Amino acid sequence: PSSDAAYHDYAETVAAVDAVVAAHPTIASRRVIGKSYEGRDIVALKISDNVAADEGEPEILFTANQHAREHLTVEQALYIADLLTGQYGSDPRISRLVDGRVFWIVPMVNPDGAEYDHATGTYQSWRKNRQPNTGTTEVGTDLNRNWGYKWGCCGGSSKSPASETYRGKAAFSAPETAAVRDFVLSRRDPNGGKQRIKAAIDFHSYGQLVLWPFGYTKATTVTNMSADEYATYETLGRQLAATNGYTPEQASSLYVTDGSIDDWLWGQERIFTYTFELYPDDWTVGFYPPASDIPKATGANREAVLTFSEYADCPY
Ligand code: 0X9
Ligand code: ZN
Repeated sequence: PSSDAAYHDYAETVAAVDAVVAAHPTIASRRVIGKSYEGRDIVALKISDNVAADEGEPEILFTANQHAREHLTVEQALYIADLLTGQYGSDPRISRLVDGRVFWIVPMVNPDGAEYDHATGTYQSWRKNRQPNTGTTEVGTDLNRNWGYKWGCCGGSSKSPASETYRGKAAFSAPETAAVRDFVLSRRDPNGGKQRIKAAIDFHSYGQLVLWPFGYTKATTVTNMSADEYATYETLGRQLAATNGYTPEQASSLYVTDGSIDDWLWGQERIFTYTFELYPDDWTVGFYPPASDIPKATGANREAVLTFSEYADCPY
């Protein structure tokens, strides 16, 4: 389909983040967590009461748009930013969350890919980043195959730069995954090293799924995933799916993939993590639903996001 004003491009996304900060300076601030291959700032929005301080509250991370063409995920991230800031002080549930948590929202992990997908006036269905690969004209790494937990171990990623699921020449070879990794690691408490980020959702499209780790194996109980932990993932995953009408399942039951963010966040940092595949569930609509679908598609996750955020002082 042809590119139109429906989805925020990079400049519009940064402007939307800036607008949230300008309208809510006491609870919102902006941080640059790194640069993309082409040199764009990767922007994070922090939302909390007393936003200038480190308060020791449980922190929650929302990431979107690792995959360039999944523009609806940017809208979902901006929807959450608007929800948390816009209803702070009026909705008691949201006020409690913003008072008791620190939210980090990274609405566009892959700005170069997103810009490329927007640029020509016709959507390119581009997935990867825009990093060149030596020895070939094939461009890009699949960012959600470039994470360093069991990278390249087990399937669902490719060693060929021509592939849509090229895993990169090494774990974190993409500046975008390295930036998000470094940001997450920076949230470890300097005294004792405890990770402050307790929970995360990584947004993708499409398929209307709630997915939990691991993705690299179909096994449920393995190193870093006890039977109890798996049961917690399954129980909350089903609960979240009951609120948005999505299908809940282990990530690997969709298909096995190694090097995805969710496996790293949980396997490496013990951050309780789901991947959401957003609207639609229908390939005839695909990655580019019409603008008029955006409010219902993003609003469908209001309850899931709030329930998940309330859970985030979870047992881990
Ligand atoms: O393949 C992916 O990266 C995600 N699906 S998408 O169609 N948006 O590309 C699913 C990732 C789910 N997580 C794991 N498999 N670990
Ligand atoms: Zn995706």
